[in-house]
Amino acid sequence: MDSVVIDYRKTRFITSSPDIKRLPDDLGAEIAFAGRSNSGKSSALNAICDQKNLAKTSRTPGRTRLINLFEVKPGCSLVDLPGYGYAAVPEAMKRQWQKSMSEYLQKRKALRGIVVTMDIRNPLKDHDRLIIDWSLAANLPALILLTKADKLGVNKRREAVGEVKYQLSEFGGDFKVMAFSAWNKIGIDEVRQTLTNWFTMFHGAEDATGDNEAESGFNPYGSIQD
Ligand SMILES: Nc1nc2c(ncn2[C@@H]2O[C@H](COP(=O)(O)OP(=O)(O)O)[C@@H](O)[C@H]2O)c(=O)[nH]1
Ligand SMILES: [Mg+2]
Repeated sequence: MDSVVIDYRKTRFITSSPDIKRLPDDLGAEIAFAGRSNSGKSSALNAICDQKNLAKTSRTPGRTRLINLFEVKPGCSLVDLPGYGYAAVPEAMKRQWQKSMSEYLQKRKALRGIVVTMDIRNPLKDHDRLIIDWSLAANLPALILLTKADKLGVNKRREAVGEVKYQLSEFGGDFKVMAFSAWNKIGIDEVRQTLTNWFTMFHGAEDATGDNEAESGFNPYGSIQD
């Protein structure tokens, strides 16, 4: 089977939405990015798309309250969800976040998978677990990026990945954990490969692979090895 190639460098900003309800029509394929404020989500998006300022990065946590939509190619979008876990956010807003996030993950038909960014030195905080829980409940594959992996040596990195995998084994479900660095470009090709697999999973015929992947025991993580 020929592998499908998507050029993530062509990704462009489409629109911002103040909430889930005002997103564009629920069509095509979407992959959502979620993560605590300051976990390196915007930097990850920029690195994956090889652009400096596609998603805004900031040293001030908690700034990104909007949902930002980016189009990789017609019918394939990346969705930058609002960061969470910022201490100064009032309780009512946290509850609102939980409600709209779980609704989005459960109801959005276009959603093919979710990428969760967590600082490799501080992974699996409460909201991270919630997001992963909801994704698996909604039958969505999840890719966990342990970001800022450049902060750790190779052995510590591997340990951190193993520990998170172990912690998540209780969840069952379809997820992948990997070390990632936007700065040192660790894991970029593997992430792109996973995103491409998710985007093309239900579009096998249309995207010129010729195979009906959904019916052939298709592995959503493609060629990525543990
Ligand atoms: N060492 C290191 N720092 C990073 C990396 N990615 C992001 N950061 C830093 O982490 C902070 C938050 O990054 P940002 O992408 O804005 O996080 P977001 O709030 O989750 O979108 C910034 O100060 C970034 O410079 C990385 O790969 N390595
Ligand atoms: Mg951000």
